[in-house]
Amino acid sequence: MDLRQGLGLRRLGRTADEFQQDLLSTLYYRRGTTVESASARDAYETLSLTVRDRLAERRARTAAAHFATNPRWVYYLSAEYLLGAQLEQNLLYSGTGELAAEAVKTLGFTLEELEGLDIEPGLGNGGLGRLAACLVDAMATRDIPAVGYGIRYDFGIFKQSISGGAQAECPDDWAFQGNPWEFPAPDDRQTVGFYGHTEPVPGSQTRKRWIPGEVVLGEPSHMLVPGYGTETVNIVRLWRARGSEASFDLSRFSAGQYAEAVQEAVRAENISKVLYPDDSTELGRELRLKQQYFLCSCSLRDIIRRFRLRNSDWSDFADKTVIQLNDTHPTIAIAELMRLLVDEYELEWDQAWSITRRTFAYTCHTLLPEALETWPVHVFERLLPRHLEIIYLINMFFLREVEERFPGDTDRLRRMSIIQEEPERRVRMAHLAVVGTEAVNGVAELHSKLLRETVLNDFADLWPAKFQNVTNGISPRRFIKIANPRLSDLITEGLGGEGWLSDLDQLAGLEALADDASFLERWRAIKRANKVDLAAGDPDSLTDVMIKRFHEYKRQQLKLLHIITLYHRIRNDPGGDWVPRTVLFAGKAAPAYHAAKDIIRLINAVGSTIAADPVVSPYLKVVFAENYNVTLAERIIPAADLSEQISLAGKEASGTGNMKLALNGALTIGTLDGANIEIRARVGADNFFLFGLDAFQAAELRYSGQYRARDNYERDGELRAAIDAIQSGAFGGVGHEVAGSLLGWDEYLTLADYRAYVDCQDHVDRVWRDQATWSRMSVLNTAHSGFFSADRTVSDYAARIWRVAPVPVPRDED
Ligand code: 475
Repeated sequence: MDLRQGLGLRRLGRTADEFQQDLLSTLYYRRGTTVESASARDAYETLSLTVRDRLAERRARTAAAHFATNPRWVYYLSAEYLLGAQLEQNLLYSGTGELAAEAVKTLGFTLEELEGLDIEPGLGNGGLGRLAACLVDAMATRDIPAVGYGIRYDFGIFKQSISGGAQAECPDDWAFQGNPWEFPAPDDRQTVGFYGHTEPVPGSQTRKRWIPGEVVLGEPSHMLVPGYGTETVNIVRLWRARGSEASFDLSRFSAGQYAEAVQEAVRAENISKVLYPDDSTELGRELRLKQQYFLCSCSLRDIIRRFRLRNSDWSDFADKTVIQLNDTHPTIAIAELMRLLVDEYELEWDQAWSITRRTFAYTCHTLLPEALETWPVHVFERLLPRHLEIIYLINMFFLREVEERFPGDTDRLRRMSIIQEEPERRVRMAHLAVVGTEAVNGVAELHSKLLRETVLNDFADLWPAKFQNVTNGISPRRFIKIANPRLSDLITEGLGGEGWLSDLDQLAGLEALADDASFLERWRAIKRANKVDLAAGDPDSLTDVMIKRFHEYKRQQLKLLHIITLYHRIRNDPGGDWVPRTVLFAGKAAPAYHAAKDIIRLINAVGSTIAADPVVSPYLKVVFAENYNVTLAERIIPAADLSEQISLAGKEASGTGNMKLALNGALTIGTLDGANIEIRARVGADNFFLFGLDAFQAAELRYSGQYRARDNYERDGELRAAIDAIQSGAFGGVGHEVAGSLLGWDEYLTLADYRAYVDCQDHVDRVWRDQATWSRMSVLNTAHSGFFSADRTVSDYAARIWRVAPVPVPRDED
């Protein structure tokens, strides 16, 4: 079984001396430099490769174990991965942190310096992309044979800076200096077609020949995904688009037409050029559909290639393969698998459909209507003519099924059709995703319930058993062990071991320490030390954090109204006994989302006004941390006292930042939305600050036609003062659009929840004054966050949706 021994390779060093030898030989032979001339970048690359080698060894053993077992595989298809920085994680997962810290000194650097050079691949927007990264981590930790497929964007999510109080965007050329974590695999490249036309195949009713008008290459590279406390190392395989050799026009180049000569190659490479920075909204740009099809076509061919390495019978495909669709972005894979099976492998339609349906599962991440992807039929027809024909056929058979169950119900047929007819013909990707899969899940209890009862209600009527809930989870390794080493050490001491890191329910053992005064004292001291490190404000102030994408439904504007209210109160009573607060915002707004960018501007304007006010600034500070990403989250979360989860109920599918903050002992102020509900149920209602309308009340108020935002403004003096201040130009004249939108339609009922929110914040202040009580509540939040481990999420998927078993990888014996 042991490949390395079979090849006569020596075992990689595990003593400090051996590790150092390996490091030096990497520096010399692979980096091509010497200790004397090594730059920080040389040292960083050298260390990364040395650590990576240890994982590569485990990867080889994993591949051998998987090959021998021929198991059922999970393929996770996602247009986004927010993997976070790799070096620290891989040091932890390979158990080489201490060896490395020692060894890099011989190169003249500290480990911290080198970790500072480790740039995270920002290949995602927000929650959905980070969830993909947490799930692949947990799949490896749970020994599940899995591959994550994605796109290797040249440019990730834009870099955000604040300039004159407003968001400015810069391109994120994340791999500009290379990426030591990646293995290119050019041999596994695929060819992908676009445009063109279809032709009938003589003698066949269903098969067609597609003659694409454009062909591009997909070249994969992979990053290693080690499990924690196990031997498994899985991979995430990312595709990058390239022009073929033929796409370079030598004759034009020779004629001096340089731009024209490379035009085709440029067009091809544009497919994986940049991540679309739109979170929870759909732009409907053709290039985005092109990206989606590119990902799906390359990945499916790779999946089939892997299947055929070990199997010969198509009837085994669905038993050996489950493909999880991360939202609708990869849904075109359903039509693509049908095309491959019917047109290329010549299966009968019915057999192909049965295989396809049993192979896929779909996770929905939203309820916002604007996030439900649809594509104009004419765009589809031009870009993917054969796929549109296949979708029409799928739809025809599907609508026949509906008609049989609900005869004569034409309104239902219209509602459920994969093709929307009015006001324009469009392909509804969510409908295709429900029709073409075996299981559909939401990402928190409430979300799954609302999916069944609202957006996907007709489908739940037809196929009730298809609909499930799998509540999201997070990686405890990254979000507490790595992010918060002080707290992790205290927990390990309190629980008598590190077992909790791969069995997070063990945190419940902390409950026994929640009344231990000296433990609470230490708990508090750690939070304070983390705040000192973050250096956002006075470490003794209440650190109140709202870190997430900017979106009106998340209601950063509600937090802002609270801040303005505090500002007014302190100004009106400068001698009052105020609880000092540092409010920290971080997050990006989609570049074209003007209302969200207006909120960012107003936050910064209010922050400046407060900072310039000698009366208020000792008690209140507003900080906007630029360029929120995974790395910054790891710094902020350990320092948070209060976690803001204040979306309008019924809008946030789950949230995962809420879980990370609770795990690190922040108390939540939140609505009954997404996973907040499950957090509150577990940490206890007494240890959670709840306010506001619930999802039912919110929907009723919104759709009653009776809601008038202005009534709240007229009724509530503090609210009126806050909005009047904005409108009178008190914050540098900024914020008219924000105020106008609140007083007008107020889509997300911000003013309806204002009073409940402010009163609840007053309660937060009262509890904060009693630090012993606060710390006890904090410990209980951590103690009861075990359920929110992504390991549990993956076990749920494995048992109820994937029906896969772990395949343990043998240890390296010698
Ligand atoms: C939800 N992103 C969170 C999280 O399940 C949830 C990206 C590109 C295009 C369109 N949408 C996206 C999302 O929709 C997204 O990140 N959704 C989030 O998924 C994981 O916890 O509530 O908003």
